[in-house]
Formats: sequence, structure tokens, C-alpha cells
Amino acid sequence: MIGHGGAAGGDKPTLAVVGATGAVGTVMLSILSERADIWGEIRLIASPRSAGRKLTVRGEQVEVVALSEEAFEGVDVAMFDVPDEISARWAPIAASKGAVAVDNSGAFRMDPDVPLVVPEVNAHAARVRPRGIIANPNCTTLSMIVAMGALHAEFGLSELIVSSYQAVSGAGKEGIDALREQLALVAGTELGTHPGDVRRAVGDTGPFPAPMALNVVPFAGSLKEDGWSSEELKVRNESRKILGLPELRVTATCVRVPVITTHSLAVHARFENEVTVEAAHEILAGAPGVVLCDNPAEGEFPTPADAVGTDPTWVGRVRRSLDDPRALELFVCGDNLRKGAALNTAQIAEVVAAELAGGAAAR
Ligand code: 2RA
Repeated sequence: MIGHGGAAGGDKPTLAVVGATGAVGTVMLSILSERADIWGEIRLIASPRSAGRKLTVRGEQVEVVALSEEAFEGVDVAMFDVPDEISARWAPIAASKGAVAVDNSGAFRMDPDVPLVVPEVNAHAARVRPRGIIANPNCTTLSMIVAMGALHAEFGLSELIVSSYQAVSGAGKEGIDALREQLALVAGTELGTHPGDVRRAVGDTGPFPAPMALNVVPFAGSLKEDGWSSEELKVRNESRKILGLPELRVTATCVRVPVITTHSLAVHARFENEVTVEAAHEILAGAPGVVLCDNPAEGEFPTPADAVGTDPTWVGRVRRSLDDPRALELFVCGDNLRKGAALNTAQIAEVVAAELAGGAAAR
């Protein structure tokens, strides 16, 4: 079944973007405008408050329609870039209308009947979707998992110890606004030399539990059992599911840093077999979706300021652990709004579109 409703697109499939006006939705529209144009109609859906607005996609103005059951009529693939509770309610409705829902929220990621897909790592999993829903991982997991998947395929991963350096846009527009306002308050001052001086100058810390300007904050997400944060548990649970390694040892410490967009992670990856930097370099240099940037003698390593706005996972600082010939240390950067959210969702939707074009069963 394909192209069942898109008057504008002939036989091409109809795509719905739910949450088209949000932070990730906005990046999604530019990604859809840049990538190969495989879609017929692209229908933009948002809350009734945004209905009637016109947004540009593929160089054309498209009017936003309000989220409703009817909005999914004739849709082949529906992407959701909305909060968990909206996805939890509406993705099953889209699926009941015959669309494949590709969801970027946390509502379905750990549902055993919902595949969690990163096309470079487990595209095959997208074909088995008993609920008609495919989940997109959290941006922190996504920022490293393409590189980890490539290394796992060669060496067999046995443990990940991860420290994240997460950008404020992970907390949405509110997070970006908070950092920009705080930076304006501290710019040109001598702040950052006495306990609490930054906190007093900044006042309201917005969506963060401490000032972001001139600071790092060792907490992201919400507090869960035994002191772990939701972000840290997502890295663990999602990595296991994507890699198909339910027993993989994973420890994460998630830290927020004063970067607008692009998450970074320092990764200690332990493998079943001995590793060499040369072999890791070869694998990473050839891995789809990965760019190896590792020449510290020339000052070449990934940084968020250089990786932002790009699609790949950037990997550098690859070293064999001094005390363990089976382990590598790496530094990884990935744009949390592109590969970490919109791009991976678009890639999943393209995998589904190709499958539908081939006439394979969707459920
Ligand atoms: C964050 N990973 O960075 C989250 C967003 N999904 O806050």
C-alpha cells in the first residue's frame, strides 16, 4: 500500500509531520527539503493553536493543519516530534488509520512490540512492528550509537562507560533561551571566581537545576531510582535494545554543558576481543554515517562548535586503554537535533517508504 492519499504526489507516499512547528519539527522541515524527494504530499500537523500557519518545506509554503483523526486520512508514514503524552495518544491513532508511525518521543522506545531503530545499525528491525509504530532513540544514545554499532560489528562490544556533555537545545527552545540570556548576563564581567557569584548574577536558571553559563551541570533529565537520571537510564536501555545486547554492561553519567547544539560523549568501550587503534580507525573511517577526525598532533578532533549543523557522528581521540588491550577510549560528537532527532526519524521514514514501495507487509 503506497501513495494512498497524496493527490499532490501521484504514486509517491504521503508523509505527515506531527509537531511541525516545534524545535525538532523545524529542523525536520529543512532536512526534508535537503534530502532526496521521495515523498508525494507532505502534510504538516500541529496543535490547533498553530493551525493555519504557513511553513516552508521543499521550497513551498504549506498550511499547517490541526491534529485530529481526519488529519491522518491517506497518510502512509506519520512522523511524531511531540511530547511523550501527545505521541502516546496519537501515534496509535495514526497507526489505526493505516499509517506507519515513526515516533521521536520516549513513549514507545522500550515497548517490546515497538522496534527502536537506527538505520545504520539495525534497519532490519523496522520491518517488525506489531503496533505499526517505530521508535526513534533519545538524542544522547543516538549521538554515539552509529560509531558503537560499527565497532561492535567487528570486535563484539561487552561494556560501555559513557560520560556525556549535552547541549542545552536538548531541553528545547527554553533551554537555548536560558543559556543565551545567562551568557548575556555574565559577558564582560569577572564572574566565576567566587562560590555562588554566577548563580546570583543569573537568578532564574530556567529548565536547568543550576546556571549553565560558565558552568557544567552533572544532571540531565529527571531523577529516577537510586540516584540515576532518566537520561542515564535511556543510554543504557536504548543501547542494549538497538545493538540487540540485552545483557550489555552500560554505565552513563550525563552532564549538561554550555553548548547550544551538539551532544558530545567520552566513551570507554570494552570488547570481547583485543583491539588496536589502527583497526578501529579503519572501521570508523569506512562506517556509513561516521566521520573519523583524529589527528591530535594537528589539533584535529571533533568539537561541538565544528560538528553542529552536520549529519554524521564525528569520532576522534581514539586510544587503546592503557590497562586493558580490549578497550578503547573515544570522543564522539553528534548534532542532537539532526542525527540525534530529526535526521534519524527521516531516515527511518525513508526505510519504511522503500519497504512500502517494494510491496512488503507492513506489520
Ligand atoms: C536532552 N536527551 O538532551 C535530551 C533530549 N531528548 O535533554
